[in-house]
Amino acid sequence: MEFIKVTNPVQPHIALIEFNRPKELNALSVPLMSELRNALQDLDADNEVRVIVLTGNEKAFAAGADIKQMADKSAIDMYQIDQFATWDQIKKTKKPIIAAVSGFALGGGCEVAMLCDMIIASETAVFGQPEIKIGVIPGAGGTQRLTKAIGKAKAMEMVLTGKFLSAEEAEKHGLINRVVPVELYLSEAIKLAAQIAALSPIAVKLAKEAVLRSFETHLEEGLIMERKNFYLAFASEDQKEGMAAFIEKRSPNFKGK
Ligand code: CO8
Repeated sequence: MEFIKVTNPVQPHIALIEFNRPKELNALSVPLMSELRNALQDLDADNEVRVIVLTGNEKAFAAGADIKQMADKSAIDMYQIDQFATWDQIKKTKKPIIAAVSGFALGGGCEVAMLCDMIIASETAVFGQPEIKIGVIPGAGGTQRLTKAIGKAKAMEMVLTGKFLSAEEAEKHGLINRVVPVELYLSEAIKLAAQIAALSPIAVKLAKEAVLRSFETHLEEGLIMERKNFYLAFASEDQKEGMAAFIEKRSPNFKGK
């Protein structure tokens, strides 16, 4: 594994996965997400593992999908690569996944955290869907899961303006389980994992499946539409301009084409 680190066990029956692209703020490249998918498949099949904790580092959980890898792609490239299909393994994992988030959880990073079953955040965590600022929209569940979690008004503001939510606000609006001091976010997530790992693994899986069912019954159609629209944004000049401006460290000049 080059882009993630897996510690199994980190404590009895608990596996830890850490994103490991610190220089890129854990930008979620295609190879990183393939490694994550493989690790989750292995841990889900490992009878000794009962709960998985997913984390980044103190500065960044993950600052989004890798903009540099996507910047030149056409809508058809995006549709054919369908990179987000590998992301589906997170929601297919039967064992609980707890996200331990510190620093940036933006774009795809926020979406990965929301794909997990619970989120423990450090007081420095910020959550956001800033895709609009680079000429696209969330593509891995942001428009659907964020709206279900925090309600239409707040989600609309975040998705349409790119505004970030602090950890404290995220807790207030029900996006996350709790906020703890930065030095405790990982140990707190592992503590929660240990509580669940002490219970019946079968009942835990069944309970997780049932809770997700109530949450996702009407989600699938929204997700399909969201993914198509995300790929479609790559047909616009604004996407090329927005991503090029990010890479060249300048302000974008959007023209609406
Ligand atoms: N992709 C690629 N590289 C990135 C990303 C990213 N998302 N985020 C940061 N980096 C890189 C920077 O380019 C920089 O690299 P370099 O040193 O080579 O210039 C390095 O990480 C450090 O970043 P900064 O210098 O920008 O650090 P700052 O502390 O100044 O700023 C920010 C931190 C605010 C997080 C800033 O980096 C930022 O705005 N990043 C982009 C955030 C963003 O727009 N995320 C959304 C990306 S699009 C997306 O996620 C679509 C999701 C759809 C999922 C679809 C799945 C199918």
